[in-house]
Amino acid sequence: MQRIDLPSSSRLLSPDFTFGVATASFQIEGATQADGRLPSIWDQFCARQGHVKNGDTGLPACDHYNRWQKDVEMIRDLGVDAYRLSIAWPRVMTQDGQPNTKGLDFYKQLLDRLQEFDIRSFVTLYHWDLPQHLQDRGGWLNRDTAYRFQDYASLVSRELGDRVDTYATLNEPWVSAILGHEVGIHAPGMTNARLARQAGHHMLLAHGLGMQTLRQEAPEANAGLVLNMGPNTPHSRRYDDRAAALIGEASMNHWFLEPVLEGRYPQLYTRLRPELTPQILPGDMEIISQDVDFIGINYYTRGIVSFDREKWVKDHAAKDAEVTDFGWEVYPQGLTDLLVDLNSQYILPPLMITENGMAGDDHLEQDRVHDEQRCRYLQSHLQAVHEAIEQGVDVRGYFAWSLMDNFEWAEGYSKRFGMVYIDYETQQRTLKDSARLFADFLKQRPASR
Ligand code: GCO
Repeated sequence: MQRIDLPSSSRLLSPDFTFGVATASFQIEGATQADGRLPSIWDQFCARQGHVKNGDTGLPACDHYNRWQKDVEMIRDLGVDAYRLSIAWPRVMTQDGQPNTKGLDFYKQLLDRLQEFDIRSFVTLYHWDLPQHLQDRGGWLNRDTAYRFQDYASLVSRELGDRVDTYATLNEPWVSAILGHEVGIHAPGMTNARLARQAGHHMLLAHGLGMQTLRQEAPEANAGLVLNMGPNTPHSRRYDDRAAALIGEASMNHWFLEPVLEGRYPQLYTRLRPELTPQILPGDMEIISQDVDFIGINYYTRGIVSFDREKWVKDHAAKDAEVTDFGWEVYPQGLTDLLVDLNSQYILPPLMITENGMAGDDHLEQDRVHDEQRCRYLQSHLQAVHEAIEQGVDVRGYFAWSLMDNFEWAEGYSKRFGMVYIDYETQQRTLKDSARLFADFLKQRPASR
């Protein structure tokens, strides 16, 4: 098997660079009705026919709720420094805002075990599993949900105390706002472009209110948020295609970053599409733009775009490119380009790569999974992070998505992103070659750690 190769002087090999694996509650936990967990918008979405491939649901997922002890040992054996997980809001808070002790105990035990193993925890508060009772009152279209999120952040940070090293308020608000409210392929399945941006604004408000609370209740913890991003490459050198690339980036990459770092939405987009600009109340942008300790970047691929008269931006498939099982182009250079570009446009806090990985057509053969493409993907993307750091970007960590195969949203269990293979019938876990490669790499880092 190949080895991960980086220059010996690389910052990625320094003791203060964090390596981890990432998961999210709804994607791995299963046990959707255990111990008083309330329904979430994803339970509801899965139950509506035709929304999720093969009618898959949050059951069984990886049954992590019952198998967490072994899973944490598996994480330890990989040799990572940190584990990124998310808390299921509907597990830990009752409908009237009280703590659900049993749900909280699950996370307390898990986090205690991580601490025992000297693994730092990166906890995402919102990875898309909004309690359904809040959706019934308008969900993210209702401004009040941002305040309910603040209550939830307060409950979690008080209950979990110093077990958490780093909090992320939200994971990928672009995805939950746009795919959930404009494109309609994610919960809650709405299709209204203007309302999608309004939902996004309330998510940002939730982020800001959540930050205020975390600063008070968990002053020792780091806190920030996680955004999905990718560079947009113009389909041709034509002026209008290059303009489309800028518009695409404003509508996705900058739409959530600029408010947080600079307290305003990208003007390129608000001027072009004023009808989509959300309603902003006085004081909102101040709440949203508080200092964060880090920004998490989730990177999978780039976009290739051309100008379109109706939609402004039209996506194209990459020609003659290597793609993953999802059809996404493998384009590590895009990660370097993205990071360098952001660094030139903003005064950034430290960055973490909070997700990076790929779906593979993985098969279990004689207790092994030869995910050769994922091994190459890992190598080339770590190299891409290294190059961005060489060009001056302050990247402090890298989390592989994902620890194990799991529920891939609208794709159900059909797409496998894990470094560990899950047999959903037997719940057996098998390390893929990529997990072995990653573990070897982590163990060979200089001993000063
Ligand atoms: C994300 C998603 C993950 C997905 C992954 C692959 O944060 O993008 O949170 O949950 O599984 O991105 O699509």
